[in-house]
Amino acid sequence: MDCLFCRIIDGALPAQVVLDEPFLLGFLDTRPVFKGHVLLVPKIHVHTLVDLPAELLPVVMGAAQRLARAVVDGLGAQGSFVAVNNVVSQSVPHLHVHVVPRTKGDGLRGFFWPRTKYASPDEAQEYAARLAGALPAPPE
Ligand code: DGP
Repeated sequence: MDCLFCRIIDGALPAQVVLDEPFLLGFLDTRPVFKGHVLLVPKIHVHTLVDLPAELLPVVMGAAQRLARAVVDGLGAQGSFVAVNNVVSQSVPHLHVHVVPRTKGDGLRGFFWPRTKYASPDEAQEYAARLAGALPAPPE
């Protein structure tokens, strides 16, 4: 099966990686709502949250929690928006958790997601490095 996110996980396609752990990969969204928008994916191919094996749920949500901390500590966001589209509005059929940096007055309203662009690959790399540097260690 040809899955875009599986190809990123396999290293066949490039990505700005923020988190690389045995069961998970976190990388920058190429169409970020705000700069530093991370997609967190399980390395096994599952379509939606409903399809995720139960034992991986705390692994995925624990990493989402750490990324939510990293957007604050690493990027200076006030908070975050953490979301999963399942089937409806899901454009890539491989489970992905969006972790979006949020700051009061940033203009994000309801379910309309504006999109921005990185000025260059170097700028995206700098955001990825700041997030990776602020990421708490996984629990033992
Ligand atoms: P959703 O619409 O919830 O399925 O989110 C899918 C996200 O995937 C969307 O925000 C854009 C992002 N995206 C699409 N293609 C690529 C890609 O090739 N690389 C990366 N890093 N992100 C992608």
